[in-house]
Amino acid sequence: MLLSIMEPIAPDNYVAFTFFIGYIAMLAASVFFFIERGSVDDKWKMSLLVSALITGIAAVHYYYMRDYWLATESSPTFFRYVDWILTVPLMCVEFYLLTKLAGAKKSLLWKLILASTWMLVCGYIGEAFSDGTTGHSVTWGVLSTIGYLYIAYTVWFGEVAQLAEKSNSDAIKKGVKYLAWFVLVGWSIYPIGYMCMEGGWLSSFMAPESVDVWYNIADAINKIGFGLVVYSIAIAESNKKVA
Ligand SMILES: *C/C=C(C)/C=C/C=C(C)/C=C/C1=C(C)CCCC1(C)C
Repeated sequence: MLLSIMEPIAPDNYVAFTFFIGYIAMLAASVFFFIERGSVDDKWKMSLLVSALITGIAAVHYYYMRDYWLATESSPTFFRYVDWILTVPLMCVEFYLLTKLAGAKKSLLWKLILASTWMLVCGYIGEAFSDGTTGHSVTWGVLSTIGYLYIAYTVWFGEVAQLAEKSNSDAIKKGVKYLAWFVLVGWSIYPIGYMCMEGGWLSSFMAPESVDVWYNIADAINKIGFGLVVYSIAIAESNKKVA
């Protein structure tokens, strides 16, 4: 049976603790982004709503994943990937909304969503159907990485970068650059977690439970950080008009 939020966490259960902190941080960020919609121009409200949805969806999953971890001491792989399959496409929507102001087409959004779905489905097969061998882990990890590289390429050099370059807004240029750094550095923490699983390349010097610690750190950086970048651009642009 799954436990409630009132179940105490043993002080040495640091994995459960990172789930708990993750939950609180996502919840707080969600409330913040939602309320701050009132401080920005209309054309930025949707971006802030999407940021609030990303952290809100994550908060619900973290609440559940913490209980799952406490009850089973095993990785909540299924709920982790349900969370990602909802929130990563929403991060693609953030890129689209930013570059839409510079003329992005819907097809760009679909290409990013398709690539992220590929990346996550391969990662899920790698983890959920692991037979503990390095072969399985590496094969699906490499296939997943193709989707990741496609997204990274698109935001650094491809359509997203080109649209940002063409726009005459410094805020969009700067914002896309920041988000591109998140994809390159922040998102690259996930494969580290993945490689800690049994059979993974890092499994000989990292415990299997570090998978969740890496994922929890990465989620906090990427989901909240991504949202804060969008928020600061929106605030800067909205204030400019008033001044
Ligand atoms: C909010 C959640 C986010 C931003 C999740 C991002 C997840 C990834 C970038 C995962 C990438 C993976 C690889 C590139 C290879 C190994 C398997 C994955 C799925 C961990």
